[in-house]
Amino acid sequence: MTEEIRWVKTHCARMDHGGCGLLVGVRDNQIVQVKGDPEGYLNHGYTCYKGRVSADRLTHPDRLKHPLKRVGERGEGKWQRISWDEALDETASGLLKIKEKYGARAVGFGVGMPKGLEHFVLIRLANIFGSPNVIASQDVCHAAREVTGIHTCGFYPVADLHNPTGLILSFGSNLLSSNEEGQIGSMVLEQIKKKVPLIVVDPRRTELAERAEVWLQVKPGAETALALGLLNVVIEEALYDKEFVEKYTHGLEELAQHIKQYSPEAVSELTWVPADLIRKAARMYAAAKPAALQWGNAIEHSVNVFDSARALVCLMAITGNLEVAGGNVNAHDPKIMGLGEFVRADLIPTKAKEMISAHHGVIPRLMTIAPAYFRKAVLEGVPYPVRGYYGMCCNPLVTWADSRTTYEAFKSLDFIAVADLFMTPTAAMADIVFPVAHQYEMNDIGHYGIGHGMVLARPKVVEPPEECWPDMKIMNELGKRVSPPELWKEDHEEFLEDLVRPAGLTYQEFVAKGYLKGPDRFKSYMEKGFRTPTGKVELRLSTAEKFKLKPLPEYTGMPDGEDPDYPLLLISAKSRYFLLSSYRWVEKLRQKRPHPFVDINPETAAAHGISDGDSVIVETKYGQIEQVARVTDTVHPKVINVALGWWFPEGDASEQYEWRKSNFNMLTSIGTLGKEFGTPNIKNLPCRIRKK
Ligand SMILES: Nc1nc2c(c(=O)[nH]1)N[C@H]1C(S)=C(S)[C@@H](COP(=O)(O)OP(=O)(O)OC[C@H]3O[C@@H](n4cnc5c(=O)[nH]c(N)nc54)[C@H](O)[C@@H]3O)O[C@H]1N2
Ligand SMILES: Nc1nc2c(c(=O)[nH]1)N[C@H]1C(S)=C(S)[C@@H](COP(=O)(O)OP(=O)(O)OC[C@H]3O[C@@H](n4cnc5c(=O)[nH]c(N)nc54)[C@H](O)[C@@H]3O)O[C@H]1N2
Ligand code: SF4
Ligand SMILES: [Mo]
Repeated sequence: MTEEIRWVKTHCARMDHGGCGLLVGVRDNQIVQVKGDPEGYLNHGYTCYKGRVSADRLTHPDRLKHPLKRVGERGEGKWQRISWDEALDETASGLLKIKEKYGARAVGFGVGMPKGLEHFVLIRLANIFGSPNVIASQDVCHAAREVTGIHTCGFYPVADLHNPTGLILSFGSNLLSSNEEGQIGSMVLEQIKKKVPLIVVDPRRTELAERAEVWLQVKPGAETALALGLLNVVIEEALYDKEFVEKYTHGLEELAQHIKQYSPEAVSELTWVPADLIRKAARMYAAAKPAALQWGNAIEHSVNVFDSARALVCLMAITGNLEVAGGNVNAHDPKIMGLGEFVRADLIPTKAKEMISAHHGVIPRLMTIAPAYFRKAVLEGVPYPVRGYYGMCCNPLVTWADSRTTYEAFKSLDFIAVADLFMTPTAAMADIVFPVAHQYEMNDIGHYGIGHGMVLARPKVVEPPEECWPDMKIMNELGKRVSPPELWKEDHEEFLEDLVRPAGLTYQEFVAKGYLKGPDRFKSYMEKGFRTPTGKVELRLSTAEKFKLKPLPEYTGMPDGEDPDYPLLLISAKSRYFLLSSYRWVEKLRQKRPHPFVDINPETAAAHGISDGDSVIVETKYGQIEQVARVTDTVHPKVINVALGWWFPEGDASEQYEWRKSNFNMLTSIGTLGKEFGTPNIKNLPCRIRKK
């Protein structure tokens, strides 16, 4: 007999950073509908298309359903089905052999965009195994904002879109497509409905830019200069919050002196943005009180990222927008288990000195390894050899800059294990592949450890296929084989219980509540000052000399230089239909974007003899790829916007699914890196285009 539809409340995940409250309709262990939960804390009923079709990820016939062992050459696509015990034993022995020969630090633990609680169980696994080397995408994703914030003002300032604000400045962020870190696009739309003015800094005329009062169509890569230009106007015109600056900032005079070179006229030449618009935007932002600065990923995709992030924190600070409702806040966690305790950071007290990146002089408090430095260790043994890799929730061959080097590194490793729900170009290089249970098939907690002051319940809705395990379970069982079993759990779900126990809740009680949010605390600096060495917001970094950091933000020129042979500038943006390299195999998503599209201005297209739908070759100094032209005036004539994350699941398995053909990261290089975070240029590169 067919069951009635049962509606389960959970939160969307693994389609972007997640966060929308959902109502999921289930019948006979099948999801029949996904819709927005009107009671959702972040989304109030809103969902996007990919959230609504998200259950299709579970039912694809080619989904991985058994552990696999490689039998052919790396990447040749020949596999043998093995049991879970065999897969775990082989992985344990692969990792332990390396540990014995080279030490625990010779195993890198790889993870991508934080997708769920397994992200932190992986860090725990590395710590317990004894390796200080967790390789993550933080070089290009959020660490710059977080760590620069901590050095400058003692915390990670996030845009407060929950409380009424006077203005939103969206700087290199595109929330209507990316809904990043639980800043759901609908939160901006709700503010706009209340007539809150919007300023957008983006080289593309995005849907957000179309709704903006002021759109600054910045030259890609020159946004650092633009941020400095905004600071110039606020300081020169004395639009800053004098009382706040006087009492709570350090180094205004030096900054004011230094910033004089970034007049709107000078910055206009560097950024293509008219000087009067720079003035207008700066005046509006300074006058709004409060104004929320939603800074995005784009500032982190260039070697100049530290300067951009520094300039923007200084801007928030001097306008009095730090720690005020509707400004940029220090989001306090609810009463849950702290990160250090959860990941067992105590087990490697010397981590900061031992990690690969210490050798490269990265900024203090950056606790993961930039993928560029990982590959240097693998390929050159610098600063020491790394020979093994355990990776989950990521697809480095496509998502790390400089895919060629990634390929070489993965080819040369002694042992690789990968967990995924689908075979990918990266998983294809592994020795052992683990099939995972996915969103809706496991109990999980979202938004832990990302600095937004909340955790969201993601209870299980359906049972996974018999041999698909949650990553947490895989690592819990692997952990028992490679380290003292007493440091692991009888049942992996105890991790969930541990996390919410300090709140006095069981996991199921937490699920009934739906989410936990920390207390709102504004202006706590009035009593405690800021958590920096001077106790103030450090416009000039007091630690600059000690940590070999720049004391003041500056613009040092286009991140990848200029080159007459490559007259256009390459940018990218997250696709609203895919998460980075994921889910090209979900039919309802692929129908929306069957090919990787390059956005090209009509003028530029005509000059190159390119028409809509033509196959085109995009080239940089570092490589070339093929995509399909989409002629549109949303991009500047000197800029092309190239699709990210492409490989072809329908392609030849023995060729790793055509990972070279259209993959953006064939165009990028790790030859030049931003020193503070090991960041490569993954936008803003000089490029050219031709019809194929
Ligand atoms: N050129 C360029 N490169 C970029 C970027 C860019 O803008 N431009 N963006 C960068 C950014 S911001 C980030 S965060 C990274 C993201 O890089 P990644 O995290 O590597 O990429 P994703 O496509 O998000 O995820 C990769 C894999 O996770 C798998 N997956 C999904 N859910 C699960 C799960 O529950 N368990 C397991 N084991 N696997 C799962 C998917 O099937 C997919 O194969 O890419 C970076 N790379
Ligand atoms: N649908 C979807 N959502 C996602 C993801 C996804 O892949 N798909 N990925 C998730 C991840 S990992 C992250 S980190 C977030 C990121 O989300 P966002 O912070 O929104 O980042 P992006 O989409 O990379 O870039 C934002 C905007 O920057 C603009 N831009 C490009 N070049 C430049 C430049 O040189 N300067 C400036 N100022 N702007 C530029 C782009 O046109 C784009 O509109 O999104 C998350 N959400
Ligand atoms: S916006 Fe993100 S969290 Fe919301 S439904 Fe879409 S994919 Fe899910
Ligand atoms: Mo990201």
